Amino acid sequence: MEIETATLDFIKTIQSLNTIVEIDAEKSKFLGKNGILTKEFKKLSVLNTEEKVMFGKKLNTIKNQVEEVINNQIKLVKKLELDKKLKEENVDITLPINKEFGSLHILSNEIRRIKNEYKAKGFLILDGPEVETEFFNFDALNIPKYHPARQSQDTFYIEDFDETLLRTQTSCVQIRAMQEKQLPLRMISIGKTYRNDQLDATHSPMFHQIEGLVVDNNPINIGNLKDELSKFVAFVFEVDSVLLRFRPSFFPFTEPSMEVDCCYSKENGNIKINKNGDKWLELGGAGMVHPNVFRACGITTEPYGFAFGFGLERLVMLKYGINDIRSLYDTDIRLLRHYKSILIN
Ligand code: FA5
Repeated sequence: MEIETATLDFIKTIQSLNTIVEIDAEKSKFLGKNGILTKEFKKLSVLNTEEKVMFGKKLNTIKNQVEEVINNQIKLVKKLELDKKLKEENVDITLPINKEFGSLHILSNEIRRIKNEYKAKGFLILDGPEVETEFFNFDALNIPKYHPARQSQDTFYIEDFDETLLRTQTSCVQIRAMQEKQLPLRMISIGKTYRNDQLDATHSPMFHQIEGLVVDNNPINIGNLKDELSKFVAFVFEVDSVLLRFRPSFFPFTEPSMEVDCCYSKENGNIKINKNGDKWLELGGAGMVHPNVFRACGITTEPYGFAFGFGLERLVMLKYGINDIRSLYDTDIRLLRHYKSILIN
């Protein structure tokens, strides 16, 4: 049979097939190792150059043509199969849906609230790596080797990697920010921190910190810091104002340094942020940035700056009256359900 006739027959057959398996089987009869067209290609070797060019061109045209027909038929068959499947597996869109939607965890919700608020206030929202070097976590923060402050934050070191650790505080993001950004600088960073602390009602080996930093070549004083802290805590607790207590303290990277407590009361077992309360809860540390920290970041203009670092879990526990930090992590769906309705996402 002439190749042209065989081609026409082949095309007709392909176009009559309804399954991919059949198409594949038929395809190999024409294009396979011993297929009709392949045998024609083998004849090229005995032809002279001129005939070879002519016949070769003809065979390639046929090959392209049948390949196109095969591909089109495959597409058609697949479409028909899908249409059939969609018809058979009809989805009843009138069926009622499962009405229980998920919600953010209260920690995630608080992180989003704070980030949105401070972004709107013009602060940069920055992140830093959780696996840090000693330089960013300690050295640049004016905590030299063998300084007792290194022991106060019991550190997880990464085995086999020199001077590498899980960051114990978000203060390392201060250093990265001051190295990279121009002054004036206002930034917030929220992230996970790690300490080799025993898990109990108020301590977890992994917890979140919120770091704030403001640096300017124009004067900034401790009054500005207290003002910012009061606004920050009132915002977190969603109250008009709060009463904070500032206790002198020591952090190598701030001078002077202070510990910040918030006044609250307990009514019928419920915690209430209350300026007239009789209890105080420690939220974190703060102070004016130490000149050595500016120097470690390569800043020579002797600017002014304040920084603060609060534990997020402690804030959230106080806000929602949660007594045990472990309930924030033990993946009990009832916690999400309980707080779902009061969260502002
Ligand atoms: C710091 O980590 C300083 N970097 C804070 C700071 C920043 C001071 C900027 C000055 C300027 P401290 O070790 O006190 O400080 O930790 C801060 C807060 O983290 C604590 O007050 C507490 O709220 C929280 N925190 C500390 N350890 C844990 C823990 N194991 N579990 C839960 N929260 C913790």
